[in-house]
Amino acid sequence: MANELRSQQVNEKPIPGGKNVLVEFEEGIAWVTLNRPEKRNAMNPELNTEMNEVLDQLEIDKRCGVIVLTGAGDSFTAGMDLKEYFRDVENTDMTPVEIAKVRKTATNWQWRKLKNYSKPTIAMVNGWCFGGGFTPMISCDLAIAADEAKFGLSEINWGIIPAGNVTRAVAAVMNQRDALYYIMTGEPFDGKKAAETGLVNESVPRDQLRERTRQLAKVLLSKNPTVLQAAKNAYKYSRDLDWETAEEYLFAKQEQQISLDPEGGRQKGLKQFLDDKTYRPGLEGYKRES
Ligand code: ACO
Ligand code: V55
Repeated sequence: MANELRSQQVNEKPIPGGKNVLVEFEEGIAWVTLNRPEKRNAMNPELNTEMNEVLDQLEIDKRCGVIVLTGAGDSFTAGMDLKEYFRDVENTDMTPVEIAKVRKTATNWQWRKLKNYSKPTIAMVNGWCFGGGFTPMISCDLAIAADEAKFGLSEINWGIIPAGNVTRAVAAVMNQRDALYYIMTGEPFDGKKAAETGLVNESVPRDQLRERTRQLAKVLLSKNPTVLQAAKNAYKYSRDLDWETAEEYLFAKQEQQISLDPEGGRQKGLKQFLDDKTYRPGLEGYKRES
């Protein structure tokens, strides 16, 4: 009994988050929920600090193989907290350095940590997604929205440009016409439109959202995690490189991935196809257990 208790204490890490962010584990999926529903999950400085900690913890937590980022209630996130993140911060005697730190704490998790995160990430856009909410949503590898979700680059509606790297993130996924249309008009649009413009992968009726997301998460969990990590980051880095450098980088990345892979995936994949003839890689993955 004492031993059992002790091993529980040693093995079971505490669950990260708690106040503004809820983390739940389910068979390899870490559901990360922005949890200020009474404020439509607007991101205040405290939530941003908590999200940095949650992402740091989940990166080294074996219970997490994939992250799903979503929001509590009817909102994904209403963007930055206009009171606590903007007005309150500007109305104090904080120094410019202290204010900059509040800003960086937001962008650190919203794109610096998320964009090249070592585990796969899915944004599950259940409802409102405005302004600053675009950055973490776009920084997730994949995104699925409810048809009924409402998106908007609402900055223009209250008097700022989309900063905090919202504009840069939008430019990474939307074409120029759509990006400028929504930046300049602030017009809200639904999940179907978001899928049409490439802002999210797909949209489904709200009552199917969680199940579809779970299904996608399970596909990612079935893949070799070392290869998956290298593959997603190779995409994100090579996009911003010229072709010559990208080719060099990708060959090097591939060697790194093969030598790091504890599963020896490449050897298995080749053997099962070329020698055993037990699967066809064009149609499915190799058997990881054998
Ligand atoms: N910042 C601070 N508080 C917010 C925010 C926000 N971004 N969004 C909602 N809230 C608060 C409201 O002030 C209200 O608080 P209260 O109950 O203490 O008065 C509560 O959340 C509920 O808001 P309602 O407007 O009553 O909720 P409703 O469901 O009718 O509308 C909606 C939701 C459409 C999201 C609306 O709240 C809204 O337009 N929010 C602002 C969206 C926005 O433009 N965000 C900023 C983007 S720009 C950026 O992020 C830099
Ligand atoms: C935005 C977000 C910010 C910011 C300024 O337009 C503007 C969104 C993430 O922080 O500091």
